[in-house]
Amino acid sequence: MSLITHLQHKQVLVLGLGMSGLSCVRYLTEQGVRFAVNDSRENPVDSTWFKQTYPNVNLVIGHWDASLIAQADVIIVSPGVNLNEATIASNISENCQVLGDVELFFQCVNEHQIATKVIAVTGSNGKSTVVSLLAHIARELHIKAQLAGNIGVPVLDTLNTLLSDDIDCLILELSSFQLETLKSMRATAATVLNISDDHLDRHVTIENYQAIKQRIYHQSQSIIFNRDDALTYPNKLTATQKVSSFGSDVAQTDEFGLVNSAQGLQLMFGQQVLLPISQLPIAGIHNALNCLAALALGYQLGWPLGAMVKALTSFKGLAHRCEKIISHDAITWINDSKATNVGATLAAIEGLAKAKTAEQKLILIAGGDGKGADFSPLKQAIDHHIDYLITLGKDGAQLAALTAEAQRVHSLEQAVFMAKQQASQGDIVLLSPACASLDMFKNFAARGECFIQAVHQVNRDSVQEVSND
Ligand code: UMA
Ligand code: ADP
Repeated sequence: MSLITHLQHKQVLVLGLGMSGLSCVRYLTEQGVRFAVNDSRENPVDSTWFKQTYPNVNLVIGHWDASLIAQADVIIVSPGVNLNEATIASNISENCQVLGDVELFFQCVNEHQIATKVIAVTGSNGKSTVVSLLAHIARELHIKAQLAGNIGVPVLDTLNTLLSDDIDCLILELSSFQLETLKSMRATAATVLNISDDHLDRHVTIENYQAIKQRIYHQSQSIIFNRDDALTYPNKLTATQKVSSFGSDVAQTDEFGLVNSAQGLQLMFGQQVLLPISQLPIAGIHNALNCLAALALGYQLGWPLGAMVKALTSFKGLAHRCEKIISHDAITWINDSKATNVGATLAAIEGLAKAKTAEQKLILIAGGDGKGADFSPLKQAIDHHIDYLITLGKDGAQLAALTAEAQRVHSLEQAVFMAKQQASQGDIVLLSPACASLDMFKNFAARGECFIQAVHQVNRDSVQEVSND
């Protein structure tokens, strides 16, 4: 029986009505499947619009509906929905099939025998950078690629394009939430970029989080791991799987690495030197590793290495990731709002500390919702490299406790004001929260925009002060 015929004979429930839930609604409606939708939020969408557009769909919002959950034969769950939530966990029936939108997508892909090659990327940090880099490389190489997944494009929304267009490659960013319910992907190449504490409020232990991340390897022909990070080493392999790696050490045959030379650090493949990292437009060792990961993935698809390396030099990087803000006060303001976990903030502090002079002060603004993470790995970096720490948000106090002299504030605007008072010409102010933004903002982008506006405001205020003097 085809997947759709199967679903047409079942009680189907879509849990969650964000981007992923809506893509499921569109897909199931198009296929003539009847279903209900449940979201615990009061206003996940404009319900008048929803009821007009989908008059036959039973929409329940504002709470988890125990009876809808109990009656369902198939639940399509959004990545942000925690299946361990009491009302959900205690009501799902024993034979209910639970799958995410990405699993549903791959069941369709397999059934339609869509032959598009898939590159799949996960990791605690660098996913969006690496998939965007791959999409940029593909464009430069005139390869038709489609970007989707956690980057913000629900996979089901790409299905019609894959069915009708001649797409060569699907580049997928996958979160641990999406991998948790995924088992039918058949990727050509996949990587776990790195693993550090993240989303432990949901995954509970780092071992469980690691096991979920490693599911990506079980569904790929080629595996690329990070030699610098033992948690990314594949825990089991089949005889037919190919394995390669990247890392900051010297590469062996068929591996990607870094080598120190007269021109500084260089990217390398086996014995072949590829490019000085000074020619990469995105800064920091962590970004050099991201470039190596992208090269390793593209290489598994047969993309020409020379052309890929050339393409790296024209990649511009993404907003809110160690992004310099244009200001006129001779202070370097850096927006790293996307640093939503400890690993990302560590990479930013260490990367900037390496690049600055001893005279330049480094001021850090951090805090937000720590998602249950242990902040102690930041202590050493803060002690060694941070001259002044300003904390805010739900877990700001925990971060402040890492050092004797932290300043706690109530808003990001206040944090920027305090930083401006502490900073002299040439100093660096870094927003790298090590926390999610959701306790104070809609998302990390809104937090980054708020930071940029606050920096512009203190710049304007200081110009005004000078002209009033
Ligand atoms: N929520 C409820 N009740 C519900 C449904 C959701 O409270 O009934 C909450 C969730 O806990 C979450 C938020 O609503 O805080 C959004 O959840 P969602 O699953 O509805 O999110 P979508 O809009 O469908 O977006 C999801 C991904 N979001 C999450 O995994 C939280 C998006 O990644 C992704 O781009 C999109 O699918 C398309 O694939 C965003 C993200 O923050 C960027 N991802 C996390 C990360 O990168 O750290 C994993
Ligand atoms: P993700 O999509 O995994 O969240 P992003 O590319 O959006 O990753 O970057 C998120 C944060 O992680 C940013 O603060 C960025 O500076 C930092 N970052 C990027 N690549 C790495 C890496 N390889 N290791 C550690 N931190 C990184």
